[in-house]
Amino acid sequence: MHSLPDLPYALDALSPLMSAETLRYHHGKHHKSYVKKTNELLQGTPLEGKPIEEVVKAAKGSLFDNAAQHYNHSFFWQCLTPGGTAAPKASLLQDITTRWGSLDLFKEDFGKKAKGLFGSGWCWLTVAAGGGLEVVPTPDAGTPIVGGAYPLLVVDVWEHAYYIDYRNSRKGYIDAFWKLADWDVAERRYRERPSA
Ligand code: MN3
Repeated sequence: MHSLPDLPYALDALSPLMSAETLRYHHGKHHKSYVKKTNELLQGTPLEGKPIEEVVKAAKGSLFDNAAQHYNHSFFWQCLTPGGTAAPKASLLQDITTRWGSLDLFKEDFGKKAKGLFGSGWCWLTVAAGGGLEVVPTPDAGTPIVGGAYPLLVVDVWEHAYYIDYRNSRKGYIDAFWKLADWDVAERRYRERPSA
């Protein structure tokens, strides 16, 4: 059985940038329901009992949608921390600077792709399957692990992620995301990436 992970911070810890009300609905209702549906759809299938990554990579249709949303949200919660961490350090900062020119230029590219995604989805910083850093927007429940990429950071750009706090302003929400993003998580994952 898959289960809803606890948030790694209190419901009000990201407020006012991300309110307790948003987290109560986003984690306690939306994410919870993806977990419940994943478990229901897995019942009696060969993927029952497999780790979530394996389910996501093998599933199609509704099972993929719900399992990928569970995987994506579980990772998204880890990418946030009260007060944020202003910048990556060490090798990740160096490689972002080499690839984009500067951290600000990276954020500009990431923000543009996150804002430009039509409808619901996610925007990721990943290590591509062939190596190298990439910004990858994925529509709906899409997740880059399907293509073999390794996620370092993600922002949820479904409207349910920001409508309570920012109404229709995805831009305002993404600006806030940078004030909550946990680069320590991205940095640690970068160090631990499979090819490193
Ligand atoms: Mn969401």
